[in-house]
Amino acid sequence: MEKKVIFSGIQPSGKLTLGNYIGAVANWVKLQDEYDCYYCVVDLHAMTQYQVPKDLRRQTLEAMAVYLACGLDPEKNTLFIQSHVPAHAEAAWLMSTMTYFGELSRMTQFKDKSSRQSENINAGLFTYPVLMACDILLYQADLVPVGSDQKQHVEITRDIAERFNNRYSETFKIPEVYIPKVGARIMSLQEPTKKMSKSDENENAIIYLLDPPEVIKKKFKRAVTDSIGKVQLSDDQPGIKNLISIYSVCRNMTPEEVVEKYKNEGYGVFKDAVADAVIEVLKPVQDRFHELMNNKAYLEEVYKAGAEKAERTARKTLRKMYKKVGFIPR
Ligand code: AQP
Repeated sequence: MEKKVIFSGIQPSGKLTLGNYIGAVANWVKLQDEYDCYYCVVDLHAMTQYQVPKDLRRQTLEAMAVYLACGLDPEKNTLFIQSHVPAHAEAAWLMSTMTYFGELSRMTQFKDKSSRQSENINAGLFTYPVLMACDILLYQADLVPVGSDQKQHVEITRDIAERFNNRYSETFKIPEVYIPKVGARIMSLQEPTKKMSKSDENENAIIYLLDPPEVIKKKFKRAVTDSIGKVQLSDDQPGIKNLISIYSVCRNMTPEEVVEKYKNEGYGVFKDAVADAVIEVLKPVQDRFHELMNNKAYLEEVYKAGAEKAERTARKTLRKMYKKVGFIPR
């Protein structure tokens, strides 16, 4: 029986965070045996924020190394860089003619990001969901594993795909979003009502995957909590709730089990325990990451082979799209 297809990606718009790990890559690893997975470093998307060219190059390579370091096997998954497969950008133009200004205007990520980067509200930021839709649709993906912030983008992908299918006949599979039960939205350590984001200016708000243990300890010690002083699951305690989610994912426990274990402890003890759990999970990832970054030839081998394989699948879908809309084949 053919395996179902998965597509997902991360922008190399900065150093990857614990949010990217828990909300995305850690789940991808669990899916690699059961599904035919395409995991991409989405550098075209990263251009919606200004990137220093040499940093973008390094971050793209680092993201690829993180994928491998977290345990994604290049024999089982197709690991590639988005700009290496031009079909993404080509399909995005066509699909942008079938996506409406009104629906793109409703995207919360566009609203959030345009308020954060008011000096650079570029057209790419606005049409970002169209490119993301094409990333997914070109591979005929069944499932898209993402953090909850991306749910709306998968919904618009479904709408665009259905519109194309209705207008030109069945072409795309309609993908489903796949959101983890715990850890779908890791929050900022400084403003726990906001998502942990790699472009946050406050470094104390973010745990980077490559932060050394002492930095991780310090950031958790400074994490904003509340004056209630009880480890429990309450919407009035977003900081503690976030720490509970992080601990529960790292220790493979339910949030309720975590509360049971720490309900009689102070915040200091709990924060130390969360830091230790995160350090333990990240240690092997960090060791492997450093090895990989010293072996650029291997990284190149992986992303080139990935691009070739991705290109074949993506081209096939793009050819079908072009034919259906009435373009003359070359
Ligand atoms: N805080 C988070 N909690 C859970 N999941 C998260 N993801 C990102 N942040 C969290 C998931 O990681 C995947 C890749 O996200 P992305 O980097 O492509 O885009 P993003 O969501 O815009 O991430 P950032 O960190 O906020 O990037 P910047 O700051 O550059 O905009 C997605 O599956 C996402 O859900």
